[in-house]
Amino acid sequence: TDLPRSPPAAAEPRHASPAAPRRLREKLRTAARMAAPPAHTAPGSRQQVQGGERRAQPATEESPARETRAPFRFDYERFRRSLRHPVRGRRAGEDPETRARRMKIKEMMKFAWDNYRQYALGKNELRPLSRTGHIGNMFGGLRGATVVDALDTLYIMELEQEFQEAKKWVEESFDLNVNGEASLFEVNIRYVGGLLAAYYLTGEEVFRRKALELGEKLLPAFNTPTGIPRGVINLGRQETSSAAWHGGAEGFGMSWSWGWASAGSSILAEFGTLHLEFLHLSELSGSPVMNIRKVLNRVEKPQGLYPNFLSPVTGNWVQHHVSIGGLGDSFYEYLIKSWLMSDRKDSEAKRMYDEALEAIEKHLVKKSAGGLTYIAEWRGGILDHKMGHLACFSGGMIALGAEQAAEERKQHYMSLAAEITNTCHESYTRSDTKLGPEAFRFDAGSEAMATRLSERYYILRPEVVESYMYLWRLTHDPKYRQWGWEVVKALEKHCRVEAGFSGIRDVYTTTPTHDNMQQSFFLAETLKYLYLLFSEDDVLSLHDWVFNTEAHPLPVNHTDSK
Ligand code: DMJ
Repeated sequence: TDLPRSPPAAAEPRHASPAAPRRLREKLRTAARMAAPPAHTAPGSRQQVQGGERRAQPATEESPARETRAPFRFDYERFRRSLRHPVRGRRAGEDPETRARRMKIKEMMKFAWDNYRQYALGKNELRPLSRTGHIGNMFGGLRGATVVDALDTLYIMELEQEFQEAKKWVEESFDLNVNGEASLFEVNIRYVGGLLAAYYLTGEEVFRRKALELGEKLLPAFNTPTGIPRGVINLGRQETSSAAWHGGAEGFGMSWSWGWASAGSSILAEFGTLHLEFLHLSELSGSPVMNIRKVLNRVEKPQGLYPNFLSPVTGNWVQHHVSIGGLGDSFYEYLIKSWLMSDRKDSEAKRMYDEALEAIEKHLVKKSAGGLTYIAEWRGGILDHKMGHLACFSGGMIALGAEQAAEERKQHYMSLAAEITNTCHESYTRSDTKLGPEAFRFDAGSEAMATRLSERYYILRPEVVESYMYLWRLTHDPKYRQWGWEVVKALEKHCRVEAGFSGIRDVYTTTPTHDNMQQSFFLAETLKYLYLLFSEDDVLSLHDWVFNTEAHPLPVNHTDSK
């Protein structure tokens, strides 16, 4: 999602965790401790995750999660045997040009990492012009966002030494005992997602242990009347403060909503983007995320659409703004990916995805005068003919979902996915830099171009190359590799500076100024998707993995594996 980076401090504390889910926390803590030595377990462990999730009720003081089984232990060796393909593929049958292009992208990753390590290790992002680190206010005192976001990309690209540097930092310097206000969404997708992926790829217990510890710290956000979490969580040392659990003055573990979000509401793309990660923590957490779907199924949806703001107190919509871009985006993504990650068992997620996409197509998908298909935004029934860069992930999502659609709809959805991806490509080709703006419009004679000064920037975002990667894997149409290579060249020309990569302030000038920020998602997503675009299909195969919204691969639960 695309969230204003306003300081959480400006938000009003609205809700203190009323009742400590103590048993639940104990389970997570026990499991985190047990994660230290190599774990071996009885067959069926991953199925237990699914089973636990289905059974689980949100735990409260009144109805605590019951500890009826031995603490969960994950059989890593068994999990690796269940994969259909080696995680880095077999390197079979590739042509020299594709290999050379992939190596170029690997070099870009090494350059981005080396500069971060040299000038900003331990900070959240690199400022490549000033050669300093940036901390920001999204992660509540957590540090090393770029390290955790980069781990799996370094591993997949076989940057062994760099991966070891990153791992060492996590082992020795990644401190979870911090006290600050964090975005639940951002911490979940970047840190929890990054740690889980690093664990699944490598089997290194340090990543699992840290993911569990962090998961525990996020739980108070779910203590709302509906179970819909609020957007901001205080990561303070909850275990030291009994008062805090009852709304005490110290404020540890309290959660509240973004000050700027409408009337204390929670945001669709935030509370709707937890399921994949929490499913992997669910045997240990009692799966509070399950309540989210119950509320969404109950509440009436205008024209079948999901507005972006919901009250975590009443479970009702607060405003009728619908968008497949910022504030809505990854909610839809996580529905189809939940279905895929469950090995096509989670039919509730599939139904919700199908119905949502149908409503989106009916009310929001439009064709411009020049024949470009786009997805508009909706404000209380009125269309805003604008598409954000963030909305460009939807080409890939719809292509991924097309394979899962009823026979007669498959081709239709593949065409829709290709048309949207083509429109996003147009937003790149119509700029002087060949990089796309933050938002582009289809009104007042404009076609796929930004019309406002404030929407002309590019901050190294991944969504367009993400769609190229999916469309390539699903169609093998060479144009997607060609388009991806255009992006590589543009990044090199306009975003590469002496000490890293930087976003630019205006894509419509050949001499853009830089924003002095190497976003962590550039390493997690943009470079990873580009690398996969020039890799064989068995590298992080779509049969074995789903990518969370920060491109961290989480495994499909192959229920048929022995
Ligand atoms: C990333 O953090 C994720 O992709 C998120 O879903 C949206 N915003 C950025 C990238 O643009």
